[in-house]
Amino acid sequence: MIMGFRLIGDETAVWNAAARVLDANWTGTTTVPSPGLYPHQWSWDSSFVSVGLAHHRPDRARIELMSLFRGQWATGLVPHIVFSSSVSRHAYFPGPEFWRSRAQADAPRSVDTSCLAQPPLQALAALRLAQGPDQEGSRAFLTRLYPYLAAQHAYLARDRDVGRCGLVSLCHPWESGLENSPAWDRPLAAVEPPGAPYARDHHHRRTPADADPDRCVSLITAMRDAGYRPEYLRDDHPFVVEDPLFNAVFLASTHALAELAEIIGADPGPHREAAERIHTAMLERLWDGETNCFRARDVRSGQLVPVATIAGFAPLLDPALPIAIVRHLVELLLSARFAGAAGYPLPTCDVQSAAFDRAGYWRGPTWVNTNWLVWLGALTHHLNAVSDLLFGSTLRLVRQSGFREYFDPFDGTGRGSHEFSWSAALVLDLLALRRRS
Ligand code: 9WN
Repeated sequence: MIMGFRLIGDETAVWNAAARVLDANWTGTTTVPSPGLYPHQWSWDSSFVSVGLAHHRPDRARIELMSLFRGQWATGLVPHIVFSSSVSRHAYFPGPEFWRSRAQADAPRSVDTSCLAQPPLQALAALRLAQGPDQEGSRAFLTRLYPYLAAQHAYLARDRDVGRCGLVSLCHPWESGLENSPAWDRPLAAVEPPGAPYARDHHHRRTPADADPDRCVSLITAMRDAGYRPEYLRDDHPFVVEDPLFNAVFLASTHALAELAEIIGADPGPHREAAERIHTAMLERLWDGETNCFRARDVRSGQLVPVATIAGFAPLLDPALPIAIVRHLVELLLSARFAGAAGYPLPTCDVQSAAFDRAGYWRGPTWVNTNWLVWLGALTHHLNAVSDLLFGSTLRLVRQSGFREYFDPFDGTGRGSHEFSWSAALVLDLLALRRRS
């Protein structure tokens, strides 16, 4: 379904190919990120997919979002994985028997979930549906969805502002969505390693691709044993990091939630106030005025992490970002540390950093979802040169290498899984929303 915009050149072929990926990965209630590698439902993947489905199959986008909220906890947590009961329990590690969500009083009884968050894109995705062609159908749907979104946002502000400074803290690298980013190297190295190494023969498939699986697994065990209580996270948990990407997405989704409230006749005021608080805290806590970029802050050490990564551009999603900061970000983005050095931008890490690795998971390659987030930020500030650059680069990547999970930033070689859902979904959104001349 292509409505209200014109595709040019071979864009129709790209559109149809992207739609075929989403159709093939649709299970009837959700779209798996990649059938072989990631056979369950991931929270931010599902949201990216819904953004694309809003243009292709809005009916499915609604089912996709609703099915994710089956996994919502009574606390409001939207877990980063909702496990499919029809998939072998060995298909993915760590599976349900590791998280043991059903042993937690606040977790749903009818479905197994993980116990971590992921960047909360759901309100943003829901707003895409509201802006689509079927406005009547989506208003009824949004009225149903709104209380779940409001509970999710309340949970993050109440239980996950571990540093008590107005930002959400990651309590695990996997909460970032950028599991193996060099931004986590230092805070993770400060975590006491487990006494015995994690039993690797339990890996029936693969662990999430992190640099330090032992520490990552032991962090979850510690959270699980403490019943995921906010007091434990605040007082004892060793990995507590405020991340610009997670918080910028939270801010953008908070603005989206205010718009959704207006659409359904609820009060947008509290969401606007929440957005203002996140905006202020992000500038106070994560802007590094000495090097002119946003960096993650390790709450336990109080230090900003040394490396500049793609996450530092996500605050462009903040419509109130001061113009001087916007200019610094554009300068860095176009410089030889990011787009200026890569034929296929945007690399996920500063290419001049010692941590940069052109093939390393989240340590250098270009990803469609991070390109899309920065593209959206560029649109927010009318940075046409940047949004056109990201549009062109992303389309070139998928034309050349297909809907791969990630790509070499210098030559565009595809890496990771094939027919990756969010790569397809977000290309649909790029094609549908790009600036028309
Ligand atoms: C752990 C599903 C997920 C994405 C993440 C990506 C990767 C998992 C893994 O896959 O993470 O959650 O096994 O490494 O890093 O962004 O949501 O596509």
